[in-house]
Amino acid sequence: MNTDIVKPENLVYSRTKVLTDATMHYCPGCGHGTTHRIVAEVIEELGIQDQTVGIAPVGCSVLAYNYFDVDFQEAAHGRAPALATAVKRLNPNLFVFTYQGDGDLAAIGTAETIHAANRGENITMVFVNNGIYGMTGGQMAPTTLVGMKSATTPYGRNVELNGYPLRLTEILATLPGTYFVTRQSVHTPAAVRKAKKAIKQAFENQKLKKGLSFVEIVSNCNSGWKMTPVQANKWMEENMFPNYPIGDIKVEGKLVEGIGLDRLVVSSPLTVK
Ligand SMILES: Cc1ncc(C[n+]2csc(CCOP(=O)(O)OP(=O)(O)O)c2C)c(N)n1
Ligand SMILES: [Mg+2]
Repeated sequence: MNTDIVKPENLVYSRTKVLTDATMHYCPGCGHGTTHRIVAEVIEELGIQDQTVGIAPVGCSVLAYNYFDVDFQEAAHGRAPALATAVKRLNPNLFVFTYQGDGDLAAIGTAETIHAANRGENITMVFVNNGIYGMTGGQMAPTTLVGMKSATTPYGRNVELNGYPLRLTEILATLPGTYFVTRQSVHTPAAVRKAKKAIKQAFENQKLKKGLSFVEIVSNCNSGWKMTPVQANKWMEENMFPNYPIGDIKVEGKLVEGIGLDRLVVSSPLTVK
């Protein structure tokens, strides 16, 4: 072993103490693991480990409470924002964050999500959008792209039969209760840095009692998409990003200039069938 690499002056990275030692069950290349890491790093950097409560969802991240070394509550399907509302209102000095996938947040829990945002609950919501119900076998989610194959749309999502992809993040940005709404990804080092900055901003807003901060992370689900991690990231860039554009949507309570209603109504065709 080269002992140089363990000298303190050579240390460039160490695992945050806000993650437990449990080995994550996520597939290699999936965005959940990286998203967990940056949420945990933000909690450590803000020094709020013993004041933070996470709310875990159903879906691949159902076991989030095993991976974060902070207090956690497990919510019933889709109900994380409702549970977060209760935890935050009873303990306003705690930092409360939800962590959900697209099936959980944008299908099963649509009502809880919209109403928590519309009430302007002072919480942080992290939303991992991988375009399908990953954990249960890759069924179509509201976020599944037009033409995208899933376990329940084997010939691709058909608008006549299945409707259009739902951009819940844009919808939430139109509600007066949201203060910060952004869409990020974690598939490159630069993207990870930006996503972490957004998550930090979301927690800082909570400290300032600004209302709801919402961070969508567009992720691949390479197992569910039946691709290698590298293929899945390429497919994500070519197909998910045109439909789910990366960047801030609402900052300090105001829609970012140039974010028009076309964001809500235009659907980009798949480039790769
Ligand atoms: C057969 C079956 N139907 C429904 C459920 C309930 N359920 C648990 S996880 C899940 C999907 C969650 O998908 P998503 O929120 O997108 O999270 P992901 O796994 O993709 O991260 C559903 C519907 C279940 N466990 N089993
Ligand atoms: Mg999903």
